[in-house]
Amino acid sequence: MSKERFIVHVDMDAFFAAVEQRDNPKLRGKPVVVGADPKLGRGRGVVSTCSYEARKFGIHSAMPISIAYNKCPHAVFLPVDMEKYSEVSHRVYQILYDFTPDIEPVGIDEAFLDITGSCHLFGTPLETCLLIKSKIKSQTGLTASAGLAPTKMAAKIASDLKKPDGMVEVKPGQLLDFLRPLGIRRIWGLGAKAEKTLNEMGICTIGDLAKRDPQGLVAIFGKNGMELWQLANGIDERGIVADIEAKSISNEVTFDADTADAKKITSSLVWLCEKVSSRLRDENLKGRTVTLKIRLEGFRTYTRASTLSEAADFDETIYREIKRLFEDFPLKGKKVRLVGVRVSGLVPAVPRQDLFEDAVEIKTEKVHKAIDEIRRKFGERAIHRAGGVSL
Ligand code: TTP
Ligand code: MG
Repeated sequence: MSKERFIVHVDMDAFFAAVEQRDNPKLRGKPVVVGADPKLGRGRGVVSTCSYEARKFGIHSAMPISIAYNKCPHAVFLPVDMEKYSEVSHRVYQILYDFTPDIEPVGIDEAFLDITGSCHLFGTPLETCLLIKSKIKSQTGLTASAGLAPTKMAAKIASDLKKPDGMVEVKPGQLLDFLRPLGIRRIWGLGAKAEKTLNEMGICTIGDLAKRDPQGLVAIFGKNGMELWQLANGIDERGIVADIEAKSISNEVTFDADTADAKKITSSLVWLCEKVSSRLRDENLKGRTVTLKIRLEGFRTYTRASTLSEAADFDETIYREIKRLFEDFPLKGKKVRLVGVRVSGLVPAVPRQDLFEDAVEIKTEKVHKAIDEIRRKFGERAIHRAGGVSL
C-alpha cells in the first residue's frame, strides 16, 4: 500500500461573477451574468459564468446569452473583465503557494494541492484546508470551495459537492463509501457518450461500475475500460504536476494618500523590487516576466509586463525593467493609489558552477546574499539601496 496522501482541490465560487459582486455591493444577492452582450435577447455569444442567484433561473456557463436573457431579463449582464479576474487569480495562487509548492494549476480559478508534506505546519489536513479557505476569504473577499481526499479524482468531486463556500473531507478509509453512490458522470473525463453506453449496461453509479468485471469493460472501452474500473475502485495514483512557471512572486504598496510625486513612486518601486528579488532568492527562483501594477485614483488598475532576455533574481535587473515600464506609463497628471511589482515565469535558480562565469555577476550575487542575511538577522528595513524608502 502506498503512502497516504492528502490532496486538495480548490475551486473559486462563481468566480467572474463573484469578483463583480465583490467590487459592486449593489450586485450582491442579485442574479449577475458575466459574458457576451445580451442585446435585449438578440445578442450572440455565450455566458462565461453567472452568480448562484442567476443559476436558480437555469442559467449556466456556455449557455447562449440570448437564452440566458430570456430566462432572466432582469439579471445584471456584465462584460468579461479578464484583466481584473487574472489579477485576482494571481492573488489566490499566491495564497495557495504559501501552503505548499506542490500545486497543479487547472485553470484561472482552480488548482490541486498536495499538502501531504506540508500540512503538519498548519494543523490537521482538514484544518489546513479551512485555513486556505479563510485566507482566500480575508485576502480577496471571495469564497472558494475545497475538497480534501486521498486521490485527485475524489478531491475534485468533493470540492464540487457543497458549493458555494463548501468543504468536504474524504478520509482515506472512507474513499470507497464516498464514491459508491455517486453518478458515473462524476468520473473525470467521462463524457455523455460513455455515460449512455454504461447506463445501457445497467451501470449508473460509481459503485455499479466498481463491481463489474474489468475485462468486460476493457472489451468495450479498450484500455480506458481498465482505468475506469480502477477509478471506480478508488485506485488513482496520479500525482500533482507542479507548475512552477504558474507561480509568481509579488509585492504591492498602497500610498497613505494618492500621489503624483514621481520620486515617491519610484522609491517605492525600488523598495518593492528589493523585496520581490529577495523573496526570489530565498526560494531559489529566478523569473523572466516582470510586471508593473498601477492603481490610479478612482481605482482603475493597470498592469504592464515585460519579458527579460534571461531569468533574473537581482534587484537591479528587475528594477531597471520596472523603471522603464513606469516611465512609459502615461500617468497624464493622475494620482497613483497603489503600485506593485510582480515577477513570474519562474525557473529554479541553478547554483553557479562555471568557473569562468562573469566575475562581476558572481560578486553581485555575493552582495545580494549578504544583504539577504542582514535582513534576515535585523529585519526587512535594516538595509536599503539608496533611493529606496521604508514605508
Ligand atoms: P468554473 O470554476 O467552472 O465556474 P465558476 O467559478 O464560475 O463557478 P463554480 O462555483 O461552479 O466553480 O470556471 C471559472 C471561471 O472560468 C468562471 O467564473 C468563468 C470562466 N468560464 C468561462 O468563461 N466559460 C466557461 O464555459 C466556464 C465553465 C468557465
Ligand atoms: Mg469555480
